[in-house]
Amino acid sequence: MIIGAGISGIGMACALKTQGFGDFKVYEKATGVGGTWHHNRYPGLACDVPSRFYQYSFDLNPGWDRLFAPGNEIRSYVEGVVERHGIEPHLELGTEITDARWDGGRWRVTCGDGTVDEADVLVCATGVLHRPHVPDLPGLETFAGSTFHSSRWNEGEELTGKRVAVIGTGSTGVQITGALAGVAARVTVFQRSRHWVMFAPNPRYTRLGKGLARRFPALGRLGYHGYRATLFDFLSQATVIRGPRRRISQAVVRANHRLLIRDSGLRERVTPEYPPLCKRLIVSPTWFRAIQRPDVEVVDTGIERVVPEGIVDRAGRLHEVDVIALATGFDAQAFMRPMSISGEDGVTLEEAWRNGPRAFRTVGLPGFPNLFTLQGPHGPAGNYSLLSLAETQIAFVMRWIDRIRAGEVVAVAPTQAATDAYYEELRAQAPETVWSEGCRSWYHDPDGRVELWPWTARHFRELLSRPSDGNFDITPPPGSACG
Ligand code: N01
Repeated sequence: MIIGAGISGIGMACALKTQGFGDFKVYEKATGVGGTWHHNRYPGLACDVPSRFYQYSFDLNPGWDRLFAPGNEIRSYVEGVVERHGIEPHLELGTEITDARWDGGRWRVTCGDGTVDEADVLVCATGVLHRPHVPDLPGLETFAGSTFHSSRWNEGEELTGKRVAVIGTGSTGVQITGALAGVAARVTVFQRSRHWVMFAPNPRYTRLGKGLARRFPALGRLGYHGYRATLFDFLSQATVIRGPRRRISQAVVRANHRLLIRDSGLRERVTPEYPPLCKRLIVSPTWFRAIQRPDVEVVDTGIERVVPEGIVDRAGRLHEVDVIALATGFDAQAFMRPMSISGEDGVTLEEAWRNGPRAFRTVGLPGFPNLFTLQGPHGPAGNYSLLSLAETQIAFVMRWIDRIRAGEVVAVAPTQAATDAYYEELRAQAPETVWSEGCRSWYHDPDGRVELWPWTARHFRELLSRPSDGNFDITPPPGSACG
C-alpha cells in the first residue's frame, strides 16, 4: 500500500506495476494526483529543475514545452504517466489515511471515514512540504481583502489591476512576484530576510527540438543523464564539499546579483550577507526585472501588523492592498503527520521522533517493520530533482518487496544501531556543508541543525543501491534455517 499520489507515490506505483504486482492501492487525500503539483496553482508556478531532468527516467517526455516546466504541464505529465502505466484502478483518491499500526504481521490502516484496510508493506510517499506555514501576524484576521497561502491559491480571485502584497521571498514568493508584476496594479513584496536568486531564462523548446526528441529517444536519455551528471551532481558536490566547485558557484551567483540589479540601494537591500547556496538557491527568469519596476516595491523593514486596509510595516508606513498572498513556506518537519503511526510494541511515530524526524538513509525507521519512506528525513533535497531522488529510493524499496514476495523475508526494518551510527556520521559531516555557513531556512530544524543529506547525491545513489543486511532487523519466514 502506498500513501500519497504525488510524484514519489506514483513512481512507486509504476515500479510495482512494472514488476508484476497487481494487488496494491495508492491512497491520496486530494482529489487528484501530483501532490505538490496538484495543490500549488499560484501564478508563475514552475519547477526550478529543468524539465528534461524533472521527470521519470522510465517515462521521458519528448514534448516538454519549456526549459523549466510550468506547474500545469508537470501536473498533466504526472496524469499521463498514471494513464500510460495503468495506475488508475489502484487509486483511492479523496481518501485520507488517519491511522496506521503494525499488528505484528501486517499494517492496518484506517481511513478518515473509518474504513480499515491491510497491507504487508506500507510505503509513505507523503511528501516534504505539504503542511502550509501560516504566520501569526498581528491583525491578519482583520484584513478586509482576501488572504490565502500560496499552496491554497484562490484561483477564482482576479488579480489584474489589484494591489497585491506578497509575504515571503523564497522560491514561491519570487515566482509569484515575477508573474504578477505588470499584471497587478501594484505588488508589494515583504522580505523578512534576503535570498540569493540566480537568473535563468525559460525559453520554449523549438518545434524542431521537440521533433528530434520524439524521433530519437536517445536524445531524451542524453538530456536526462547529462543534466544529472553535469549540472546537478556538480551543484550537489558544491554544497557538501568545501572547494573550488563551491567557490565557483558562489562567485557566479554573487556576480549575477551585482550585474542584474542596477540600483545599488536596492541591490544592498536584497543581497544576503550569508553566502550563496546556504539557503536553497532560487532560480528565476523574472525576479530581477520585476523588482526594478516602478510598480513593484520590496519592503524590508518587517511587518508590524495587518489592518483592514493593508499592512503596516515596522517603520510605521501603511501599505494599502486588496490581496495578501502568503508565500511563507511550509512546516518541513511534518513528514507523515498528522497521520498517527504505531510500530512494534505500539511505539508511536511521535515517540520515535521526539528528538526530530529520523530515518535510516531516508527510507526506513527502526521499530517500524515493512514501512518505507519516500522523500523521508535528511534527503539530498538541496537544489536537486526530487523525482530522481524518489527513483533511487523506490529501487531500494523494490529490492525489499521482491525479497518479501519471494518468501525470503517476512519483515524488515533498519536496526537502531545502524540508524544511530548513521546519524552520528551525518551530524559530524554537517559542518562541512554550505548550509552551515550562517543562514536559517527549512533546510534547518528549529534548533538550527542542518536537516539535509550532507554527502553528494551520487553517494546517496551508491549507498541505496547496495543495502547491507547487517543494517537491518530481518524476520525470516517461520521454519527457515536462520529463524
Ligand atoms: O518557502 P520558503 P517557499 N513573516 O520556506 C518568509 C520548493 N519550491 O514556499 O527567509 C514574514 O523557502 C521566509 O522568510 P525567511 C523549494 O524547495 C520550489 O518559497 O525565513 N516572512 C521566506 O522568505 C523551496 O525551497 C519551487 O526570513 C515570513 C518565505 O516566507 C521550497 O519549496 C517553487 C514569515 C518562505 O520561504 C519552499 O519554498 C516553490 C513571517 N512570519 C517552492 N514566515 C520551484 O521549483 C516565513 N516568511 C521553483
